[in-house]
Amino acid sequence: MEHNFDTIVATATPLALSAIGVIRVSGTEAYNIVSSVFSKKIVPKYINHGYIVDQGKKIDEVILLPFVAPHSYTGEDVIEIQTHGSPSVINSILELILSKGARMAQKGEFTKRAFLNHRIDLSQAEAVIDIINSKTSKSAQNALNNLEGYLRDKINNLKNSLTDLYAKIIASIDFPEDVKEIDKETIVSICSDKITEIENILKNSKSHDFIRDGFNVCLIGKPNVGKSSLFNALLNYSRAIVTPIEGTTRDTIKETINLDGYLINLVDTAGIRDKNGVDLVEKIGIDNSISAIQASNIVLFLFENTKLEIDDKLLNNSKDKSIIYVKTKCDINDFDVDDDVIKISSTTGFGIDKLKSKILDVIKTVIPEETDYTTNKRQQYCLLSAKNSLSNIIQTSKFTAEPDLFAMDLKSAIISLGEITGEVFTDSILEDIFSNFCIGK
Ligand SMILES: Nc1nc2c(ncn2[C@@H]2O[C@H](COP(=O)(O)OP(=O)(O)O)[C@@H](O)[C@H]2O)c(=O)[nH]1
Ligand SMILES: [Mg+2]
Repeated sequence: MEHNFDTIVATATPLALSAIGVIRVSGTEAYNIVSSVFSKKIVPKYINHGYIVDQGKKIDEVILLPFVAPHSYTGEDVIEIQTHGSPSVINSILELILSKGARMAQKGEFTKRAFLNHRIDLSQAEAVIDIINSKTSKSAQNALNNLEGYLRDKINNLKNSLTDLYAKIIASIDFPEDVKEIDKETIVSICSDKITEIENILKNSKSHDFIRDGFNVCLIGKPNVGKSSLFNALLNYSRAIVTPIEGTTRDTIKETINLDGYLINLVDTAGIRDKNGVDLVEKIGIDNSISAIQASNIVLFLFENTKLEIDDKLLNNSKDKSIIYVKTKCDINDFDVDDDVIKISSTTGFGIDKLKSKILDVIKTVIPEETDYTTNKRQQYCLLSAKNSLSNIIQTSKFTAEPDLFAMDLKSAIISLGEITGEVFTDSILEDIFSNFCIGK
């Protein structure tokens, strides 16, 4: 596969008023290009202070950080230019550098080069985008573990033992006189062990999406039961409009909160009631409420007097969801409730902390406490393919002891694992991964 390693440039910071802006240049011409616009001779590996100059005219006073290949983010010669954070200054410098022969970097191209130059593997490249996109400390921490090679090491261990087995099988086929054939019990036992290891890695599959994208929690109940008040109480500020008039919330409102490091996407819905006799705008709100349930992981069912207030149709829509029952307005209307009900008052704040811990309890049933790395959909798919190939070997072994047949599936398993770390990759895999990056990373 041919890869173009010309010199690329992009801003690494947003084009917005800020204290500093960072422009990054990477490639064999990085030093020549930046030298042609810098007021002094660049001293590699030192912090350089000077001016960016265009035909004798100073554009900005800057700091240069010149890295030397292969000791840089991309593995190439890299110069980072710290400018003052004015969008117009940053644009002028960018244009100047482009005019000297650099090319504008594509999305994620710096990280893609780090991968192609063997600085990082593919699972680490994916961790970079996860860190940038992380919305809570937990998702950042898990992504950082992957960046440090957590997943890569697990996959490489698996791959190494399978490669070792593969080599022995092939040697016994190629040199039957010299190399003793491995008995099929040994092959089956190694494959079973590796299937268990893969299953252990996949155990956390669900966690990845939840930790990165958050849990969807929606508030459902009759009009005026106190959904918007609870929404505001959980957010800690008045986001949704609260009035004594039924049907005040006509559209779903979404906000995110950080609950003990977990991201919660909270959805306040319009009250559900019989569609007949309700005006059109509210009808749309009601349908949105049903969609909100369907898109949720956790549904908070609110009632004021009895659980029976909750519509059967809605309960049916929530069959595969985690449900938490909430009795509202306990400051004015309090009575004993079932054990599975959390009593609250959004007005006084009573029970809100208890409700938060209940939500956390539910989350922890989905995400095991010890999660310290995650896998994304692509990686899970590769792991499942590897597992299928190993299961095939176990199946095949019931009918034959023919080593060629084991070798084929073993090779497929090794290739699937290699796709996770990027030992095996195609342009379209790279395109899929790096198109999710921002320019400049
Ligand atoms: N006393 C009391 N009133 C509440 C409480 N929560 C909501 N309300 C009142 O109930 C009415 C409806 O509240 P709202 O949150 O808009 O209900 P929604 O239609 O379910 O969103 C408003 O007048 C609120 O002030 C509460 O905990 N205690
Ligand atoms: Mg409301």
